[in-house]
Amino acid sequence: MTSFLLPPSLPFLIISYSMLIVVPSTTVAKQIKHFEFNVQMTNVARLCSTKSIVTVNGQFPGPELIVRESDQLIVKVTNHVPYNITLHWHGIRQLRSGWADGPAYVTQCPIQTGQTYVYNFTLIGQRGTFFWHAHISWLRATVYGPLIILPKIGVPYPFPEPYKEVPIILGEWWKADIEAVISQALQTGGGPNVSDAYTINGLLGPLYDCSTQDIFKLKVEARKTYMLRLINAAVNEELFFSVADHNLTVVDVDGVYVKPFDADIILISPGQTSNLLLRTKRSYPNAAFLMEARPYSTGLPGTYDNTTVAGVLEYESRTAASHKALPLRAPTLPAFNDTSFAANFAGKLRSLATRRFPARVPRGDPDRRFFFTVGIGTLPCPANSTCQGPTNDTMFAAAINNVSFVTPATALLQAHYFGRSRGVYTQDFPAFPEAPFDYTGAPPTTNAALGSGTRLAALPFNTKVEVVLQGTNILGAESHPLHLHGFNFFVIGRGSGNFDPANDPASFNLVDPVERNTVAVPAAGWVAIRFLADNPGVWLMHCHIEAHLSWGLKMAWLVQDGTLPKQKLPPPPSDLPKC
Ligand SMILES: *[C@@H]1O[C@H](CO)[C@@H](O)[C@H](O)[C@H]1NC(C)=O
Ligand SMILES: *[C@@H]1O[C@H](CO)[C@@H](O)[C@H](O)[C@H]1NC(C)=O
Ligand SMILES: *[C@@H]1O[C@H](CO)[C@@H](O)[C@H](O)[C@H]1NC(C)=O
Ligand SMILES: *[C@@H]1O[C@H](CO)[C@@H](O)[C@H](O)[C@H]1NC(C)=O
Ligand SMILES: *[C@@H]1O[C@H](CO)[C@@H](O)[C@H](O)[C@H]1NC(C)=O
Ligand SMILES: *[C@@H]1O[C@H](CO)[C@@H](O)[C@H](O)[C@H]1NC(C)=O
Ligand SMILES: *[C@@H]1O[C@H](CO)[C@@H](O)[C@H](O)[C@H]1NC(C)=O
Ligand SMILES: *[C@@H]1O[C@H](CO)[C@@H](O)[C@H](O)[C@H]1NC(C)=O
Ligand SMILES: *[C@@H]1O[C@H](CO)[C@@H](O)[C@H](O)[C@H]1NC(C)=O
Ligand SMILES: [Cu+2]
Repeated sequence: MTSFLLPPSLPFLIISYSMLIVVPSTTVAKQIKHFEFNVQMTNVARLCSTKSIVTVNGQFPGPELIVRESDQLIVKVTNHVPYNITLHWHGIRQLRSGWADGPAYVTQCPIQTGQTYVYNFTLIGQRGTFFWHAHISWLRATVYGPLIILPKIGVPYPFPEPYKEVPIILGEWWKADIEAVISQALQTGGGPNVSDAYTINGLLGPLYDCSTQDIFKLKVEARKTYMLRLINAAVNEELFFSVADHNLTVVDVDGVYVKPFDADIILISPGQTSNLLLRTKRSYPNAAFLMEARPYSTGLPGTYDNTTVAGVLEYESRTAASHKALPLRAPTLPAFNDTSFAANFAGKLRSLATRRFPARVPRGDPDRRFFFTVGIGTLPCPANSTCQGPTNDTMFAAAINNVSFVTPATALLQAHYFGRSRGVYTQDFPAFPEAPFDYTGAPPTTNAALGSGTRLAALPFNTKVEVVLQGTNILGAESHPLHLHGFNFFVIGRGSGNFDPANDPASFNLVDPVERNTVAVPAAGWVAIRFLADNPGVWLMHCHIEAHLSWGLKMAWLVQDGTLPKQKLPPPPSDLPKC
């Protein structure tokens, strides 16, 4: 544990920025909740300069939605910016409401400048910490906010009621224009410029320039339990998170309760959330404690933003000495490339699996098995140009089973629903690699070439699906947080190196595997997941590292209608945008 002092004047400058949730106690069970989201340009000052960013209602981070299990949400989104926009309700199952899911050109055409679209969906059987974010280009860098689903009235948490609940949403900040960063990368074929800072609730904290007005500060009382609702909304980085001198009890990930365990350091991938109980000390200590986040990355130095963001945990003092400059204690975080920490942490997660909160793992033999390779490779540079890929005639790209996803010009779900798939997509996504190789062996640098296409994997309604996601190290082994839309899945196995189909399934956990919507495929390793395809529609599965997503690390499942009326996708809303 290291400890240091800020300049004595600094604590006076710290802005008290509290986002404590007030839990309403007298609402009726099922409600319709209306929200108006105006997407607009807003000037925001960070890192010694002011920049115009895309926001919702002028807020950064965006509005925090606090709703309840079983609520129906009606979010009217109007686009006032010169970019196309869509919003995604990350982790929400969207049972038979795929038209409200949001990924651009998958479930909808974008909401164009001047247009309005109403996202209309009901929260079924879910409670916990979620978030909403833009799902087009890199606009989610600034367009995101917490989505908190409280349990139904009278239904307690499976742990003692916390004194207060606090969202902690981690993000990433660029001095440059975010759309210029990704469009430059896609044009040159090189890696996109890394960010300049990380944020906690939009604020940078004491470790960055010009950020003394900009500190997330959590004031706490002694001997209380606070529930931190941690969300990783960063664009490209998995993050370690820790609070100096305080343990955190992990009670939930991705909106699903887990068997509680204590950790002094949390690892959270982009697209993941976690509820953490923080028990404050018995007395008011004569110190403030930093909470910090910084990346876990196996990339080469320079390929990721290696800065650290900090916020402050400060005990409220009842004495007159409250404005004294308190010494700050800082946490110790693992090395950037600490892959064994990542494996260890992931290995601790187990579903709660009680009678009240059972783990509904699809057991027995799966109906369909898939084996997907996940990783980085190249596509050819356009004719007569020079690119900044690994060689001057290639561009960086990424793929699942050697298919780098090509975004269509119209939305897949509409094409499917109206039977107009010709020329938009095919249904021949490879279930296994077409040319197997040693996925995690010495990099086959001579064959980093990827294929590309808009190929979907079709599943009859209620298919029991098992997918092994195998990381490759064709252009370096990296961890890829894979996010599935439309479903939660169970993480039944994981390991390093190549998956062994003869021996590894014997160790699958079908009893209490963790249930979530985003799982990190380990660097040069694999994970096995299962889900029940009980939600008709077209559902994206993709790496939640935006650079990899932009390079094509995504595919889509086409889940067909079942035979019963309640198993069919309803027709689209009349205001669904057109391409
Ligand atoms: C929301 O969708 C439901 C059907 O699921 C429909 O009855 C209702 O009219 C819709 N509301 C709005 C405001 O679009
Ligand atoms: C990316 O970084 C390079 C090198 O620092 C710089 O020249 C370029 O302008 C940056 N691109 C953007 C879009 O900021
Ligand atoms: C955190 O938990 C570990 C293991 O349970 C324990 O050894 C350590 O003392 C705890 N630290 C604090 C600050 O409570
Ligand atoms: C971050 O990376 C830069 C450039 O690669 C390097 O100079 C710096 O020492 C690194 N900082 C840390 C904290 O590792
Ligand atoms: C992590 O990085 C350090 C320094 O960059 C290197 O010495 C070490 O071998 C790396 N560890 C792993 C597990 O890759
Ligand atoms: C590439 O350059 C060659 C020779 O200069 C020219 O004949 C060809 O048309 C160019 N191709 C494209 C796609 O511009
Ligand atoms: C591309 O790289 C090759 C070999 O490294 C080199 O011979 C060639 O001149 C380069 N082309 C350009 C346009 O830079
Ligand atoms: C991937 O597809 C490309 C283009 O079709 C091909 O050249 C390459 O050999 C394939 N790689 C693998 C591992 O199948
Ligand atoms: C917005 O989306 C429409 C429909 O796909 C497309 O035609 C248009 O070029 C896009 N506009 C911008 C600014 O990207
Ligand atoms: Cu990735």
